[in-house]
Amino acid sequence: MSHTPSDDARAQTAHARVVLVGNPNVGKSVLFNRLTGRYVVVSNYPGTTVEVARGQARIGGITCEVIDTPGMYSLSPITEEERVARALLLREQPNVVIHVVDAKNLNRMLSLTLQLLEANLPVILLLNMMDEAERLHLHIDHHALAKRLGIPVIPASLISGRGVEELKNIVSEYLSGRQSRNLPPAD
Ligand SMILES: Nc1nc2c(ncn2[C@@H]2O[C@H](COP(=O)(O)OP(=O)(O)OP(=O)(O)O)[C@@H](O)[C@H]2O)c(=O)[nH]1
Ligand SMILES: [Mg+2]
Repeated sequence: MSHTPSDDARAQTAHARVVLVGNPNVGKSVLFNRLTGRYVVVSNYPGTTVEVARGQARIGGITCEVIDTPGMYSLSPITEEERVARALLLREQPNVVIHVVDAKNLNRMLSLTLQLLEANLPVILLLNMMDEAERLHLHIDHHALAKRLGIPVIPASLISGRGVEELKNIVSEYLSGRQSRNLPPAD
């Protein structure tokens, strides 16, 4: 097996993995850039033309690998991008899966959240684009949503950085094992 510099970079990272998922165009890559620093590797997923970016982050004192997946609508893949996103989710055994959604179109996006939960993945829901949702006077009761889903739900506007600190605090709880799985669902 060949040994490349990216293997070295990966070997130096801790084993904790944070995977970013969501529909196309919701802000996953903006989040990836906010979380990761200098050590970013972009490579084709083996056997495909789909590019996957992996970077290092230090969250709550823990070094982890952050993986930016291609946009997906469903865990049942139709496109090559969705196949890669599904494979990354199921093969990389992430400690945290951040489902990024566009808060303006929340209804259309929650079915993927439910699919991720059904797959028993440790999901955090990030309601991005709150700046635009608020401009449209959309009110989202994120506390009620968190209770219903049994997972953390964080309002954010990644473009300005809003919500990122709260997200990091919750991610660090998952990484340190204080919160390793979903909360029990509310009854
Ligand atoms: N208004 C607003 N725009 C945002 C916000 N976050 C991201 N965007 C914009 O949304 C667009 C898509 O962001 P990306 O990070 O490329 O989205 P993505 O989810 O990586 O998209 P794919 O890689 O195609 O799946 C960009 O033009 C961002 O500038 C936000 O909080 N508010
Ligand atoms: Mg992207």
